[in-house]
Amino acid sequence: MSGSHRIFSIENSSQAYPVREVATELGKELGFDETKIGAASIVINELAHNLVNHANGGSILIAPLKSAQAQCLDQDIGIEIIAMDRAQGMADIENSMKDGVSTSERKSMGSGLGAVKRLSDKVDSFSFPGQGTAIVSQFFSPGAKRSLNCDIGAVSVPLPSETVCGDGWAVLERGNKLYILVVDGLGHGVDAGAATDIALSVFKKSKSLSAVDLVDDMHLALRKSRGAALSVAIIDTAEGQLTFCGIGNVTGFIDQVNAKKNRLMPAPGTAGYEKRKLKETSFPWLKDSVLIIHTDGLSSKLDLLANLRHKSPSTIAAILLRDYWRGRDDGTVLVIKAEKQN
Ligand SMILES: [Mn+2]
Repeated sequence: MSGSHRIFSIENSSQAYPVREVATELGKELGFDETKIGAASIVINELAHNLVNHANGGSILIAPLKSAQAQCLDQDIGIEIIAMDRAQGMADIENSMKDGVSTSERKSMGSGLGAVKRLSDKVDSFSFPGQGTAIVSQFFSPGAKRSLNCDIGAVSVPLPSETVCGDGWAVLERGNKLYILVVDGLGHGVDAGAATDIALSVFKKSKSLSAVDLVDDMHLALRKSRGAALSVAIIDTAEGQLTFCGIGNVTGFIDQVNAKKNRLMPAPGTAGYEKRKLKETSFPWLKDSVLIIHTDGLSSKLDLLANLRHKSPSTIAAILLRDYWRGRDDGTVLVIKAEKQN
């Protein structure tokens, strides 16, 4: 499971067109039928309409959804469409999502959201008065399997002036374990993307079983590149334990309701160049644990507020990107929740 989002600024409704083009292209590759491609197009139109008419504009992100099953690495299993804005927000977005609510008179914020809910295979949203809105719509290809022990979401976007994302992430499932990588190729652009691709490919192929060995494998392979910051976490869902190892500035934390946050502390340095002696740290992985890992394109002040905690990992990732991305570098945030929602 890995991939980066294309991000589109939506200030007027004609800007929905390139997003629909990407959705159509992805849908065809995934074997979606005409009806499903049409449904994705309508969802994009409705989300864009809402952003333009009721939120003074915002962004739509789109990416293929990836399977995390280790035996079918990198298989695309669907499309994710995310609309986000910083407008006035809605007190009761769940109600606006009900079909028929304010769809006839398209005057109020949230008009058309009933259609978004009805047409999407899966939808989640977060809106709070004064805090804006994020809506995540997902479409799955026929027979898509995401047999994961945890619930995963990630948003990864390039610096707006770049076409290639220098950040990357991957999640692999092997038995009771999830192997997680978030990597930030030094700087941004094509060379950063090339370093990240090396790390991703080594991570996916490596037979190493510990976080420290995986980091070491990538460190060696990255000597040919400009280098990267990278962090690896391994979640053992049977043992209830998370093991972490990293080099550089890809950081994060494990959040629990009734315990203090466990901060992830990568070693200083750059993978591919210099590293201190690597060490692994282990933390408990509890029923209510939420793991957040992000690159330094997002502010280190990043926090998970209680009212966001119960949303889906994709929605949490979208809101954190919206609120903490500094826009001066590629930005990636990965969210994994121990508790599966469905
Ligand atoms: Mn960076």
